[in-house]
Amino acid sequence: MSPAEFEQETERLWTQVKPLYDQLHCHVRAKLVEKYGKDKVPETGLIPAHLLGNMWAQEWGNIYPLIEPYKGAASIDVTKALKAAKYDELKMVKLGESFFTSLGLDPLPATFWERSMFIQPKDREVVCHASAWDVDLNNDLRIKMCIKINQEDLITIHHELGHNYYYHYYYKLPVLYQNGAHDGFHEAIGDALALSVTPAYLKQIGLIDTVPSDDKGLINLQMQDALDKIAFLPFGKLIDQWRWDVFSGKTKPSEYNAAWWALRAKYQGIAPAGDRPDPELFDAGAKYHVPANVPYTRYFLARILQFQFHKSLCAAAGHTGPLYECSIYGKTAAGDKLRAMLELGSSKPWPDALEAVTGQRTMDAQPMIEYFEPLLKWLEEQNKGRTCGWQ
Ligand code: X8Z
Ligand code: ZN
Repeated sequence: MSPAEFEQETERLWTQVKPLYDQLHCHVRAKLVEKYGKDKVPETGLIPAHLLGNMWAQEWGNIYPLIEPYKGAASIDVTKALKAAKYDELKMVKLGESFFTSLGLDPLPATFWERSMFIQPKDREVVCHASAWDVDLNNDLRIKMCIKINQEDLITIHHELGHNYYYHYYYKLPVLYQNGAHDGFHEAIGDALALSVTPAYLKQIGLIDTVPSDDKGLINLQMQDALDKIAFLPFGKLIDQWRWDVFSGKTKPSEYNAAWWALRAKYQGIAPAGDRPDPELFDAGAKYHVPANVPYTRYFLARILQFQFHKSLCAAAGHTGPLYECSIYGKTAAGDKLRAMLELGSSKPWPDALEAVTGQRTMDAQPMIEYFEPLLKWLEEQNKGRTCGWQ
C-alpha cells in the first residue's frame, strides 16, 4: 500500500466511525456544561481537554461517574472488585494468562515469570509505559509494566499479553516474518480478547456477584466502554497526521504546537486548558509515542480491527446473541482460529491473515458499530434538540 493509499484507508475507516464519535462528543459536552457551566465549557465549541479525565484526553473512562446514564442502575466497578478480592500485580497477570490458556493456547514460559517487570522498582528510574518483548526473538517473552490494581491496567495486561502470544506463535518463523500481519494486528490481539471480559465472564471467575440484566444496566456498561473505545478513535488517527506533516517539513518547528492543537480541535473537538501562544511549547512531546518515535496509526486501526476479530471469534465460538454479550472465554474453536492467524506472522500479506480469522480481506468498522448499537440509539435520543459538532 502506498503512503497515499494508507492515508486514504485510514480516512475511509474514520468516516465509518465518525458518527459514533460525534454523538459521544455531543453528549459528553452537554454533561460537562451541566457540571461546570457554559462559561467554562462552550455549549457548541471545543471541550477543554483537562476535563476529560486523562492526561492526553485520549480515553475518557475516568469521568464515567459524571457521565453515568442511569444513576442507581447497575454498573460494574472492576477496580473495586479487584481490590475487594485482594488481587495483586502477579495475580492480575495470571488472570490475563488464564484467558489465553482457556482458548487452548500455551501457558507462558517459566522465564516470562522470572524476567518480567510487573511492579515499579523503588530504587531506580524506569519507563513505566507498558510494553511487551521477545528479547531474543526466540520465545524470551516478557512484559514491562508498573501495574496498578485497577480496571485500566487489567485491560492493558491483556493488551500486552496479546503481543507476547503473537511473538510466541511466530518465533519459529524466519526472523523477517517475525512480525504482525500489519502493525494494527499486533495492537488488536489482546484488546480483542479483553472485549470478552464481559459481566458474565467476571461473574464466572468470581469477581462480581450479579450480571446487570436490564436495559439501563446495558446502557451504563456501553457508556463505560465507549468512553474509552470510541473517544480514542480521533486521537488514534491524529498523532501520525501531525507527525507526517512534521517529518515532511510541511509543519515548521515554530508551528509544532499550533499544528498539534489544530488537529486536536479538528478531529477530537477539544481545546487546551488555557492559551498556548508560545511557539516554544511542545505539548505533543508529552505523549510517549512522539519522543519514543512509535508509529501510532496502529492503535487507530487496532481499535477497529479488534471488533472485527471479536465478531468472527464469537461466531467461531458458536455465539448467537448480540455481539456485546459475547465472551469467547473457554472456547477453543475461537482459539484455533486465532492461533492460525498468529502463526502466520508477517509471512503472508495482511489481507490473508485477516481472511484467516474473519473471512474478509478488508478492514471494516461495521462490527464496532454493531457492538455499540444500543448506546448509539440512546445517544441520538439524548442529543435531540442539542447542537452537535464544533467550529
Ligand atoms: O501504548 C500503548 C500500549 C503499549 S503498545 C500500552 N497503547 C496506546 C497508548 O497508551 O497510548 C495502548 C492503547 C493506546
Ligand atoms: Zn501495544
